[in-house]
Amino acid sequence: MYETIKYEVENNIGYVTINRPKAMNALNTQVLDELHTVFTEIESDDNVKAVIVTGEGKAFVAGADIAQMKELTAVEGRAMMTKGHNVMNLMESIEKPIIAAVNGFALGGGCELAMACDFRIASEKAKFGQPEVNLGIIPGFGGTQRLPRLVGKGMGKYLIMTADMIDAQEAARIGLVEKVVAPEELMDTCKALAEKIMSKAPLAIATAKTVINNGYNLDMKTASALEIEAFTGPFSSEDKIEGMSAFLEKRDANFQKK
Ligand code: CO8
Repeated sequence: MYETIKYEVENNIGYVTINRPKAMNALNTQVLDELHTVFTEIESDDNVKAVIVTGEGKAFVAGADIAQMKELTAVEGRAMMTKGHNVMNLMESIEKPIIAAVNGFALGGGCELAMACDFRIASEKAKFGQPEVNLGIIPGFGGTQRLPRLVGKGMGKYLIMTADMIDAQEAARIGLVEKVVAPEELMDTCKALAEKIMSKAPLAIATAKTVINNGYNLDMKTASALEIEAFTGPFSSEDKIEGMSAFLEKRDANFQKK
């Protein structure tokens, strides 16, 4: 069904692999369309409780497809850009944890794809950057906005305006990635993270992701109101009774998403 990505579900984890290794997994419009389709599928599939996004071969994603972009008019470029934004916004709105397993180059649109995930776990071989200004453009899948929000305005400008490529350790130092691991440990580390989060109360996890994402760009007072509004959902759930009973009875909780 998919030609430019691979998708499989195992033990409630959806694995999305960008699969154009000969082009360093560059995002062309077909990849963007297929990503939109797969994340729409993931959103409504109750069997999928967490997602891991990675790249086939030596790149995570080396950016939007330069060969395709070179031929696009400004109007077509804007349409492609909008596709990218729609995918990344969809990923942020899905109430399930999405982990980027950054196996190699995460450049331009690849760095932006990783930033649209909830967490970035990087292999020691990973490299990050926003090299768009080398090509005469600016980041176009949310990078000018998500990067400064993750690493601060100064460092965001530094990376975007120098086009410098940084290694995984430097990415961790500036807060662009949460963890750096040996290449052979990457997928197991991401799987363990997904399983840890899946063991918690699902409604609480879904609500936490939504409230954090929706509140992040608001002023504190408005953002606090979001938390107050959202709190009642998990607090009135059966899983709240289960979680608190399990604590008091000194046993593991058995959450049901109720
Ligand atoms: N697009 C298209 N093809 C690519 C891309 C890309 N982004 N990256 C690599 N490739 C291709 C190469 O052209 C090459 O193809 P071929 O074998 O046919 O010559 C193949 O992949 C292998 O690449 P290299 O030979 O260059 O491999 P190296 O190991 O020497 O280098 C790098 C790997 C460092 C990743 C290098 O390929 C590179 O610098 N790639 C480009 C990185 C880049 O500039 N990315 C930013 C793109 S712009 C962007 O992402 C904007 C997002 C918003 C778009 C909005 C829509 C309009």
